[in-house]
Amino acid sequence: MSNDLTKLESELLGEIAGAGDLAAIEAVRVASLGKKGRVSELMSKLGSLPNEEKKAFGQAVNILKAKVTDALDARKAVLETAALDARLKTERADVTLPVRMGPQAEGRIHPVSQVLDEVIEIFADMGFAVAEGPDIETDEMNFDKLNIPAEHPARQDHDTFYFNPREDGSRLLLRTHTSPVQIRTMVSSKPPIRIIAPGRVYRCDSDQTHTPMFHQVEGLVIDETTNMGHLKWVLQEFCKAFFEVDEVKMRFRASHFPFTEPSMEVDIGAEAIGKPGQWLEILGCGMVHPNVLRNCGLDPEKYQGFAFGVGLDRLTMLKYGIPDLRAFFAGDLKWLRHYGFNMLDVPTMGGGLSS
Ligand code: 2NL
Repeated sequence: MSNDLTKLESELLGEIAGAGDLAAIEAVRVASLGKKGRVSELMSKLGSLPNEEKKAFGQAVNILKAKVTDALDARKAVLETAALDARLKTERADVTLPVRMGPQAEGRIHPVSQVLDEVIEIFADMGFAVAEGPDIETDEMNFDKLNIPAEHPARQDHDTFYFNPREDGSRLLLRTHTSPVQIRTMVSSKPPIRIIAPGRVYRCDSDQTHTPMFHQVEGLVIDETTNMGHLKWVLQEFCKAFFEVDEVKMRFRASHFPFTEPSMEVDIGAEAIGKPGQWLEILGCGMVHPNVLRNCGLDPEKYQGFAFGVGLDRLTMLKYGIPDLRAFFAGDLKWLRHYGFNMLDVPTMGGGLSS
């Protein structure tokens, strides 16, 4: 009997050693250790043996089973390593290739969204935080606190969309600028304040160059010594970074806004966008009016600072040479495929913004 076991052992070990692939090794396993395999069948003989032989036979079969199991595992490991080596020889992954886009290749980022991300990136780099607020505002936040009292002519200029009056006579409105976001920030936090407030704004005005909804970014810096020099530097750095040029000609023209004093409009030399000889108006700015600071609970004797407002849609048209404002809001897929951005073109200062 022990001879039979020795013979079976050398047979099985020979088959295992000769198995050339994982399928062959599995076949040997089934034929030996499987339910009806040759080793398993030995165990079923146990019952028919005389009692005094049972123990020794059982032990011998178990030892055989362990040896076969070990040999199978070892051979399997060798074959698996060989199979992996073979795959690595034929399959290659070049991790330096650009990411292959799947369905994302179809989608486009709207140019205004892309430009907003660029603007946020530039100001974040200068230490500004992004603040947001509601599109539906009160007269108080959109006008009164900004030194534009009822009956002030600037209220008419804003072409405001009003909601129906409420029980108490007050009216809600669609914000005409993102200034109320800055107002809320001044009311709820103490200087130093360094924020930009991007978002949708609304005015009842629609023609070639105006849409009833458009996009604005306002900026606000309040501290104890913040002055016009800081304002000029911030806007210069912004223009250079945004138009991706080393130098940009800028012209500050005296202007008027109820919420700043003094107030200025800023033009840039159009060589920044490849049209030398022209001036382009791009934003309005000024030192925050003392009344506005006071309205927000800040002492104008202690605090001062600057604010600016820039239209994102116009900025987008200038930077990316898009001629027609109204196409921005037409939802035309052909237009979006042409002017839109791929989702992986995320602007970063380090990455050169749009390159
Ligand atoms: C423009 C002019 C401007 C501001 C916006 C502002 C906000 C607060 C206080 C003072 Cl809370 N000023 N914003 C200041 C100057 C100009 O925008 O023509 N934008 C397109």
